[in-house]
Amino acid sequence: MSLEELSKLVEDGETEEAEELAAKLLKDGSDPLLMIEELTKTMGHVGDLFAKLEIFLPEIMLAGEALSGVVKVMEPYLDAAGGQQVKGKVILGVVKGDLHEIGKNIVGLILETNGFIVKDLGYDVDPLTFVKEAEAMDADFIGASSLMTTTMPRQKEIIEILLDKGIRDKFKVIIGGAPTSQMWADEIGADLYCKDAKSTPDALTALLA
Ligand code: B12
Repeated sequence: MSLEELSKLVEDGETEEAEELAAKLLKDGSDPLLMIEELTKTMGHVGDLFAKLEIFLPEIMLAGEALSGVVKVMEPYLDAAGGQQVKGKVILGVVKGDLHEIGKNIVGLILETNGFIVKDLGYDVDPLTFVKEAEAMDADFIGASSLMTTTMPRQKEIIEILLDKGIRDKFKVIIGGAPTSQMWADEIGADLYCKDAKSTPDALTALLA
């Protein structure tokens, strides 16, 4: 019973078995954050196999479903926040044209369990909607996820809208997702790039300090 076996079950899209093994590993004391880190690597590998035409869309879908199942099992183990004071308000979503939501869901979960209030707008979210929702919530942060090189420009559009409206300073814009980088964040003028969910709560807290 190991993390490698769990990775293999997720890669193979064996949802039920993956959920069972995850439950057992967590019960035996495995660190859920370490699990997320490993499984993110697994999904990167799945993506590489897809790019090399060694597997096809149905297999990726099954792997995605298995990972989502494992994340559900993990939820109670991440719940460390009870009674903490609110650290900040976050509007979170996946940008327009992009349906990859698993990473965003993990980020939302980890932020909530670390004392942030999160409004999750889901996936395929229009840049203007991020801005309108952030204004309505009086949010501290706008978190935008993009998993495809073709949808990364939508992150930039969010910042452009904020600039056009003269409200750029009101919100910290946080970007993430596998193809994004610090270099991209600098290029588009985002306030922060986070490479994984684990580092996000502390990075956000530091930005407000
Ligand atoms: C699973 C998957 C799917 C699933 C998604 C299921 C779902 N419900 O989300 C399905 C099958 C639907 C899918 C569809 C497609 N996919 Co796909 N998919 C993947 C895959 C294998 C894994 C993504 C994933 O879940 N990773 C696991 C999570 C946990 O990692 P993560 O998202 O990176 O998130 C972590 C960090 O990045 C960070 N993070 C993420 N977001 C944010 C946001 C903020 C604010 C912060 C702070 C941090 C943060 O925290 C997370 C946790 O640590 C990737 C490969 C890859 N390298 O990522 C391809 C990949 C992204 N897909 C790809 C493609 C091409 C497609 C399709 C176009 C295929 C097709 N021909 O139809 C469609 C596009 C659909 C669309 N319009 O979006 C390409 C994109 C290539 C590109 N142009 O850049 C990839 C890279 C595969 C490849 N190598 O070719 N896919």
